[in-house]
Amino acid sequence: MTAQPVILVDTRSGVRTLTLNRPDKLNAANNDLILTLTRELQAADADDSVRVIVITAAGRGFCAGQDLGDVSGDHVDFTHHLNTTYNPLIRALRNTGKPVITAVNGIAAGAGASLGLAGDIRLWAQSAAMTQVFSNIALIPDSGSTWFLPRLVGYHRAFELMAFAQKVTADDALKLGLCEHVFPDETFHADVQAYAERLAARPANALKLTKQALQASMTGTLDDALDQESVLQQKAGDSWEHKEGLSAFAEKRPANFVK
Ligand code: LHQ
Repeated sequence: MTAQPVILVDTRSGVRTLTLNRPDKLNAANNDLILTLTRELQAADADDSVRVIVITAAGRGFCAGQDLGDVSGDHVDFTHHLNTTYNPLIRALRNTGKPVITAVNGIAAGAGASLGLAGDIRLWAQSAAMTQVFSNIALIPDSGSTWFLPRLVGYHRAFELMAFAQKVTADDALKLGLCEHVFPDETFHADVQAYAERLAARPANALKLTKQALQASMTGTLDDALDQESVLQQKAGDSWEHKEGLSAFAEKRPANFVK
């Protein structure tokens, strides 16, 4: 019997969908899954036909975090493990200029929760949930959760979610700002594809520059942001997309940002 690929890759209408594919383990992350997902993100970034990247998963779970069967023994080199697996993954996700949608179809736990939070847009299925499960096994949140979560919910709420590994439902996630939309389970993947195609029709260069400006703003001052905007706006303003947007406005027609 041939082994199933740990990441399924599909491209439709400019949308590259990467599907975590270890459903019987709730897509718990082994090295193969993390490294393959990282490579596929880099490949999508380099492929001009790809305008939007979706990360989702097969089965009833999104990602149960680290495959606990793979990290046991008297001494695990956690620092090395993070620096060679999850950290390059989260960096590849954040560094691509293309919009990344994390489509959280089910439980997102541990590093799987971090992955779910890392997208530019987070779409959740109604039955999805997130748990910062790390403290259940006396670890600290990693793979970016200590950075993402307090920026979304504030320090104190983040600490409580982490300390008790509380499960956040989709309805609560929407209220807390952990996701942008919740879609019904039955139509989830079709709804995600339709959303991603709408995003793929937006001006790719402008969105890339918007990501760059927003990400820099997360760690900078207002003065930094104003300076950065003045530089990046020049790049946006010099683009064919901007000319197309202006022409479409003058001609009272929808702009076509896809060449
Ligand atoms: C699993 C897992 C799993 C293997 C469910 N591994 N099989 C850690 C260490 C090192 C370096 C760097 O960073 C990290 C980061 C981390 O991610 S630490 C956090 C690791 N993850 C967890 O501790 C989560 C453990 N899982 C759970 O707490 C539950 O399974 C959740 C809440 C995710 C889902 O609960 P249920 O819906 O009740 O499902 P279940 O527990 O029945 O799981 C279904 C199957 O998946 C089951 O296998 P089985 O053969 O019994 O059907 C689980 O053993 C397996 N599975 N998570 N992480």
